[in-house]
Amino acid sequence: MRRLVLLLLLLPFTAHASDIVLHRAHSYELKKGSEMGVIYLTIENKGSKEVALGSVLANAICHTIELHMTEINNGVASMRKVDSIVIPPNSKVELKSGGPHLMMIGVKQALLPGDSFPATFNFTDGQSLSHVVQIESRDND
Ligand SMILES: [Cu+2]
Repeated sequence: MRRLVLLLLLLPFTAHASDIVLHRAHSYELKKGSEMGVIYLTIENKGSKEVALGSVLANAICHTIELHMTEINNGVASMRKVDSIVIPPNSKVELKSGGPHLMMIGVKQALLPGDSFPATFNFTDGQSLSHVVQIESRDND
């Protein structure tokens, strides 16, 4: 994990000119061998145009990250893969339990509380933001 943190320091700071602000990206501790995990965060759009998150990458940690929506039908929650998550102008969308979220598939290693890893958030207008995902203990939820 220390190596990942060092890599992060070398990433260019691409967020300065953007109207998009990513807040508190976090995931939860996972045992080695766990296939799936979630990432939650709040995405703020300070601009006057709608933006949409199109993909997220964290190749050091997992094979793929899907964008999911949670739907409740007859009291049963299920998840559906979507192509994008829209953030309207001058608003925030919270990715959280029971709502839109990011699903890590094929997690390659254990994730421990206090660790972090970099992820790249690609928006459909071509903007790409790097942001750190913090691993939290389940107990703090
Ligand atoms: Cu999901």
